[in-house]
Amino acid sequence: MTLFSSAGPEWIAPGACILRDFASPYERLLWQDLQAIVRQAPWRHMQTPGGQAIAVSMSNCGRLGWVSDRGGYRYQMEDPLSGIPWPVMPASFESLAIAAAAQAGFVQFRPDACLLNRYEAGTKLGLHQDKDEQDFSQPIVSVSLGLPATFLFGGLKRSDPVLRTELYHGDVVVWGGPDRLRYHGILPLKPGWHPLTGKLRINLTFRVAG
Ligand code: MD3
Ligand code: FE
Repeated sequence: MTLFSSAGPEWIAPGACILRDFASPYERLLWQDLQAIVRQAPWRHMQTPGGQAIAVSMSNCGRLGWVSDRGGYRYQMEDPLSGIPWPVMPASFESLAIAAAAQAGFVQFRPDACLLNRYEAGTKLGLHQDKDEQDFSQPIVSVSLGLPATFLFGGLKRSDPVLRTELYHGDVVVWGGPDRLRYHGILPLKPGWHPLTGKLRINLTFRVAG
């Protein structure tokens, strides 16, 4: 028994907790399964409804995938690039997300969507809310792989103060309850090299979308 045990959730808000290194034991399997997904549904820069390219490249797996184009933001069953269903969510992804949510108290969480985000040096994600899902009582689970990033954690209004916390390889975060609709974003990725992902940061976000 160690005094400074790192086990267990680190609560950064009443409904938001970081499970440090929770995904690290599965990194090889996650990476292998991710490669298979992006062979079927390649990384792409989606367009905002206003016609700007989104800096983060994205793909999806699971029954529903998040898409953005001139028609708006939505979840849909088909990859718009191929017209066929998104790749099936691998058991490795699904079981990790379910186990993490349960650690945070969301024992009923069964994601139907997983958005894959790919960051290169300099890529940022502006402050936004995730509100394209049907049921905000369901949490979002995020898994960080590869290079570290500075996560911005705001409030329920865009103008609220923003906290910063670093997310490292293997960290899993569960966002639920009162924190589900907080504004959040990622500062520009610092260049670097990670043994698993090379010059990239990858984030997986698991959602109950439909
Ligand atoms: C807090 N992704 O995909 S994950 C996103 O690292 C997104 O790629 C970021 O924001 C990334 O929408 C951040 C952490 C995260 C995800 C969803 C949240 C934090 C959240 C929803 C509500 C509050
Ligand atoms: Fe988000």
